[in-house]
Amino acid sequence: MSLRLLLFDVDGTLAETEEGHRAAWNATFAHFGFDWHWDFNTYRDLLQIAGGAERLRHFAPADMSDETIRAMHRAKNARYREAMAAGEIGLRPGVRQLIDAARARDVALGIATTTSRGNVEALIEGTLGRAALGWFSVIACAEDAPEKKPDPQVYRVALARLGIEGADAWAVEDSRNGIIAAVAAGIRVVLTPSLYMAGDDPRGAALVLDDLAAVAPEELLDQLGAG
Ligand code: XBP
Ligand code: MG
Repeated sequence: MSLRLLLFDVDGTLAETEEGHRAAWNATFAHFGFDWHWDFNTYRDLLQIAGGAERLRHFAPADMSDETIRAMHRAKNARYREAMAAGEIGLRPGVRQLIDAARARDVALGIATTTSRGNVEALIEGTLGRAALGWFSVIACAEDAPEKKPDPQVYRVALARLGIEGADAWAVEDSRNGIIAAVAAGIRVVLTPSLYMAGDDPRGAALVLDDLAAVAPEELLDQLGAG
């Protein structure tokens, strides 16, 4: 049990992106002529459902077509990507430092997320720069794993692509669904609860930190078993 692979969740973990998703949804609702507005508490409840399109399906009237749901989700993502690429949301504390320290110690980096590849790329480009996409040995996202967290599919895909056992990996997660998904794939979890997930049940996480700046990156890598 060593640390060969550090897998990052995206939404809520790399950055507090959900405020960006929420703002983009509200602008999209207005654009499509709906007077809906998802406030913080409404969105927090809706976040129990993984996936933006699935979330809207749950909220929308039952007679709304799948085509309209898909069109609104696409429009939301277009707005969201513009905001992320413009650098409107920064990384959470300590994320950059841990990434740099892991690279320096030859720990492979990966991403395992419910969101789409385009959203991941926009966030990475807006925060770490385009070249940083090459720092990640695997980027597993919605297109690779239709079964969304808490299903472990996205974590299993990431491990399989690199031929690494769950026991040799750690995941950094922010949510209950994320913990369940990673643990079911045999991966230990560092939990850094996000704005929307504060107060959620942390059981199953091997380590809980307010954020990744709570422990010096070298010390954290030692704790996770980096060589
Ligand atoms: C994140 C999600 C996503 C985002 C929005 O889960 O559930 O649905 O809220 O992205 P996790 P999309 O952080 O556990 O991966 O609209 O692209 O789904
Ligand atoms: Mg998350």
